[in-house]
Amino acid sequence: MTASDSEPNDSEQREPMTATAGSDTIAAIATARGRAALAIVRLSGPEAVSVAAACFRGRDLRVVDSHTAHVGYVLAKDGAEIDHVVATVFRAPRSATGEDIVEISCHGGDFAPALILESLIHHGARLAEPGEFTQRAFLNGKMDLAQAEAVAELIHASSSLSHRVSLSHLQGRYSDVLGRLRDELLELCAFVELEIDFTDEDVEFADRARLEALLAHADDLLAGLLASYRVGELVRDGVRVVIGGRPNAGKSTLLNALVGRDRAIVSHIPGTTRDAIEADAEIDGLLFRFVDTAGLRETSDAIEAEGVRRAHHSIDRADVLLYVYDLAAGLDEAEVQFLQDVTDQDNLPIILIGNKRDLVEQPAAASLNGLPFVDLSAERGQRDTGELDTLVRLLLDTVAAGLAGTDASHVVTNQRHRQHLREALRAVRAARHALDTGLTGDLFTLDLRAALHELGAITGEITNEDVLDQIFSRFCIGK
Ligand SMILES: Nc1nc2c(ncn2[C@@H]2O[C@H](COP(=O)(O)OP(=O)(O)OP(=O)(O)O)[C@@H](O)[C@H]2O)c(=O)[nH]1
Ligand SMILES: [Mg+2]
Repeated sequence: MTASDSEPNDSEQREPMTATAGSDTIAAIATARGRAALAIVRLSGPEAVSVAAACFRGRDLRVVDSHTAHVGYVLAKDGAEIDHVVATVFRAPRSATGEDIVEISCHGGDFAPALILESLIHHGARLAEPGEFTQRAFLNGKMDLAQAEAVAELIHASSSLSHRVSLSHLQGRYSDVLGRLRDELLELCAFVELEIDFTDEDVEFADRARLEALLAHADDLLAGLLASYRVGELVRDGVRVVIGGRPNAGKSTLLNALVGRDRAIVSHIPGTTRDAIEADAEIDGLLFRFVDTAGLRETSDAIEAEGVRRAHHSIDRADVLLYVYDLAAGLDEAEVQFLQDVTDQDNLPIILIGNKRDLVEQPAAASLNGLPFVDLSAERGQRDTGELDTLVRLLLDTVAAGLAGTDASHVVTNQRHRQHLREALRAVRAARHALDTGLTGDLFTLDLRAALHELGAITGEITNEDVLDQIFSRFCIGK
């Protein structure tokens, strides 16, 4: 199997949705730059096979079967050998882009792929724009727009959960959910339009209860998809966990323990950390972005004061706050007030951490105001990760409650989609309102059509060039 062959819907063609794809032949290096055993240079377009054949010494690629691989040499424009390669030919329409494709697997590194690309361009190909291969796949009906966007998400996946979600989107499961909803709304439209047709003959309106049920279902589904966006953000960008507390509480020690390396400077001098320090760790498939901050206190030191200001700023943007205090010192009044304020105003999940457990005799007293609480020794946690188990479990419970068993096909990760889903939900609610007030008919159908339009914009049934340019320009070249 090659990369092209493994894309979804290889043999199954969707109807092309918009204008025709480009008619020239594009080429690009599809793999990352730098030293590697292998690299892939791709060509797609009507002349892909003849361009590749013109600089290939081996079988005549113009006469080989589709989906066959051939060993040979790629030659430079002066006939010099560039590299010993495998060229795989996919003929339209059974290819990833729906056009003729040739994939040349060559040796990696700085030279072979670049020289091969140069030779292909010399023989008539053009350098591909970012995302142009995927754009052609979309324009040729190989995938819908949501799937094409999932290609970029998959490439950028930063945790196994975001990988799972984007793969599910790429496989079209999310598109299927939207497709089913679309079918239901179409059925609704048909219902109502039938009623309009027959009003003169005084035909009783079809099946009102069924109409209501279908609309309620559409409402639920759209609202659920929208609600998943928050989860989608966590999946896509990771969970921002900010570590806050007084100077010397052991925040930097805890950061180092959580990420398993000496990321932040630890010292016995209060006020060591100034700038916010970030480090990532994947836990249970989810990306966590831990942020260590300057200890919170009043200070006359200008630099430290700026650090404290930044710490507050980080806390404002947190998904979860780990509030660390020294068990031997306990929480002071101002801290208790601070925690109360954050809980009241920001609705930010907080886990309270009593640190330096090794320095106190008695286990700490129970938590403050029902905040989840753990006592531990961050210092010991650096040597023995078991020390952090309770904290990690609490953290996962806090963030991942909604994620456990998350149906990857129902998670919205894309802001563009969210906008369209919001509009679709607004339209469905307007239709429900119309139905409640007995206003079925023309206006009602307009609302349903508006909802259909919004869903179509997500999968690309309805789109325009600007939107496409915006989407595909964010891709890397060669994809
Ligand atoms: N005994 C003991 N000492 C600890 C523990 N965790 C941290 N320390 C010590 O406490 C001191 C302060 O630790 P840091 O991690 O630098 O504290 P911080 O909260 O980042 O401090 P600032 O950056 O100044 O705000 C250091 O001397 C650490 O070695 C612990 O679990 N037990
Ligand atoms: Mg510190």
